[in-house]
Amino acid sequence: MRRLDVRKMTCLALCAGLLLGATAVGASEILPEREATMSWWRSAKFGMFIHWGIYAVTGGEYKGQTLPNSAEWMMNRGKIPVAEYERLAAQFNPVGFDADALVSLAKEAGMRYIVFTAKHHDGFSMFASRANRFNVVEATPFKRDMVRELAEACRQHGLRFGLYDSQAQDWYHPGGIGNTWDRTLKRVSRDVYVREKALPEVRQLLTEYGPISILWWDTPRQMSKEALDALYATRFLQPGLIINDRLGKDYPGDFQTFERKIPDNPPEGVDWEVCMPISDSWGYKKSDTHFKSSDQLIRNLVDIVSKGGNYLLNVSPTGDGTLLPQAVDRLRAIGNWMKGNSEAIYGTKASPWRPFPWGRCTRKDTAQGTIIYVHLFERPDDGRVLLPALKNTVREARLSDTGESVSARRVAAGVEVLLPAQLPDTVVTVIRLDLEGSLQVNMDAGSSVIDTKRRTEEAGGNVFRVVGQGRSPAIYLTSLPGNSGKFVHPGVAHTAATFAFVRERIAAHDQPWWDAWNVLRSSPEASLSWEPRPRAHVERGPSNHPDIGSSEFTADGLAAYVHALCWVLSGEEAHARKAAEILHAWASTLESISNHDARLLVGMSGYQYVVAAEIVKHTWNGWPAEQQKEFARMLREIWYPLIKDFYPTANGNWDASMLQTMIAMGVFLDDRAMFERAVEYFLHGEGNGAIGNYIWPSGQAQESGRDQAHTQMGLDFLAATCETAWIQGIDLYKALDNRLLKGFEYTARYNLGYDVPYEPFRSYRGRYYYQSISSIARGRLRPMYERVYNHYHNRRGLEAPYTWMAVQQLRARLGHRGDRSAVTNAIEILMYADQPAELVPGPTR
Ligand code: H79
Repeated sequence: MRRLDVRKMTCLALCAGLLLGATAVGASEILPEREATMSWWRSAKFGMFIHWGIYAVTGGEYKGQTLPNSAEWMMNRGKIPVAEYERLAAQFNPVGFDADALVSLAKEAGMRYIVFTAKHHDGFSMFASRANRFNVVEATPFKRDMVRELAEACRQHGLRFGLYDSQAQDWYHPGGIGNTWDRTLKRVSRDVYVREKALPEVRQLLTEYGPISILWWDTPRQMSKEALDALYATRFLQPGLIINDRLGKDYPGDFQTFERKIPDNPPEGVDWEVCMPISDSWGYKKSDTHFKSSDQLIRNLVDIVSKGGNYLLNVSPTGDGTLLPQAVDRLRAIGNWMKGNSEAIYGTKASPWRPFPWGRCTRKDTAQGTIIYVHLFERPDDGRVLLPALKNTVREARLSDTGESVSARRVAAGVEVLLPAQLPDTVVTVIRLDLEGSLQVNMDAGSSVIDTKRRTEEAGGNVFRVVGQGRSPAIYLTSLPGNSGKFVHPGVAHTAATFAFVRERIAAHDQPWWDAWNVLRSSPEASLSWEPRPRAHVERGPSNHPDIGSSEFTADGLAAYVHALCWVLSGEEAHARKAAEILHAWASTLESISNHDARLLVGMSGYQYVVAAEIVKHTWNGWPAEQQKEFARMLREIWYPLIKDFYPTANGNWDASMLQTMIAMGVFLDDRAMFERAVEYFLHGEGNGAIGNYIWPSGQAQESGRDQAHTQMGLDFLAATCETAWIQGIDLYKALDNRLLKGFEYTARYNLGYDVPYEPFRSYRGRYYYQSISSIARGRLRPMYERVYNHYHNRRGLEAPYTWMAVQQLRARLGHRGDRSAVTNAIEILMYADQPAELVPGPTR
């Protein structure tokens, strides 16, 4: 039923005093009228919630005792009988209350509306209720009608006024919900309570206090449909009344509410509001000194508005009617910030981006074009921020507060803003960007940003041809590899050109390489006192139980890799020697790797050994030939038999791990057949780690429904496989229409907090079936995005906005203490950040 019909019916119902059934109106049934009603609320963005009641007399303390939780719950928490709670009213005399001053303060803070607790769960009415004598005018010495005073003050100051009403819980009335402790209450039915108190009070509030803009229901409880319909129908007593979603579950209301917490994934296409107390308690509580800082409050406002919501910030008048100075100070601080920046708040819409590590954005569409407000919480070290995939031309960029101009320009990846050396406002500095035309942000993976005809055409065709349809189209290799048949050395993961490039960056102290280099060389793995701990017989059981030498094998592999890099980037020979020492220690000791996870271990950690060995072998002449042979023998005789047949039915990260090690071994050993076996399996393998089986066209990965850690591992290993193949002239990155990029974009997107589509599917031979995407380990980004971003974006000129954002987050994490993947993050940044397109030319050679 449409709202207009409801209105006619409910007028009748109200007039006749009947409780007539009317169907609730879904928020989705949008009428032009509703748009008009909501428009002030949408642009207002910021409101004041006021929780006030007779509990403020004792500041939430009962018999001198502090009670747990919020003070307005005092009667409940203290199990206070009605007859005793009533007596508090006699002490309620808040002579310091000045509605005008309070509303002025709200206005000064930049708040555009007020919501006041007309009646909370305790059943005390803060107005001259005709349905309840337990009210501020009749039961207290104060005798003033708070609702009237606030309503008038709001009208005078031009703020919208709204009322909170606890429609279901009422611990005072014998038919109200929630009082389980007072057995002297002579119970009556809920309908009696609704008829005698709830309904008449709401009607009085909506008809006798002038314009009321919001009705804020709370704590929906089971009530009869007649009761709920009747309460719902009161909304038509005020033209343009906005109600929240807390009347009952079949009554969605005009906006959704979030209490105390700012949602990470706000709902799209609906209006919503976050309510939050300025300290811990909603109602005034003497013991509550936990005021949020004004910086936090301002950033909360920006955060919420950037996500498209409103902020309803609660304050708690005391028993004498005033706010504590802590609250007043904070409201003034917010107001101060708003003075220079409110245009970046009022009337804005959600940012097209999710939160950045450095801040947030808000947006306005105007007749002249589009405005993006960049809200900076901090200044990134490199002094710039990038708005990914933003295509508009920037007409003007200025500091919103002072009007001083800043520089912003279109770059391939979006729009880059160059920040002043110091942000003038340490809490939130706002930069206003005036853009030409309507907002254009293309967040689709793989769309081209650079003319890369050069590259895409040259790279195509000669390597493989993609034929087929559906989920796992067949791919046929036509030629392998490019021409000479000889491998490039060093050519596992990195090349000589990469080393030269990174050495230059380090010498020039360029970022992000310089910081990454310092993290790397000061890591424990880079220490020259690193002692390898080789073993003859290593065991890795399921999930690494038992772990006999398995962790040592892994740790030493990483150390060998780090030393090899330290050598080749610094020229300090001691590191080459140490790398060779670690490699040799294992090669001369290891006899077997066994138990359930043996091949996974070789897949995951063998790779690092081979990268290290490849570097040392081809950049240093100090590794004795005999030792090299021994190392090669270990690869062929112990490792290769373990991984050569992969593990098709296991989760795909297993196959993927073996792929990265196998392709690396093929290059190191100059073994064309081994190399081709990996390439072939990557493209056509039957198991879960083959590219088309691990990643679907949507980007969903075989393990997306398992957890995000394994999903990222699988992708990481596939990327490592692609990079080595690329160096050797084979473009696996572009297999199945850049399928790897799809997997990275999908996974980055989900882990950055965005929604993704998910479709359950069975793994190879049906061993795994995950029903829905898994949020386990969501948001814990694995350092693996630089290499893939470098390939698709820098080399190929393709959009990869989510991968880019993951790169930014990981860069921001560089060197953070307690980061378990600090070293691999440093390697990833150091070795793959921002390379020139031609540095590692790939198949075009
Ligand atoms: O008015 C404020 C709260 O009093 C009200 N909504 C906001 C705006 C509210 N009522 N209930 N709740 C919020 C959620 C219920 C929390 C509970 Fe508890 C947790 C009820 C019982 C356990 C903490 C402890 C609060 C009361 C007792």
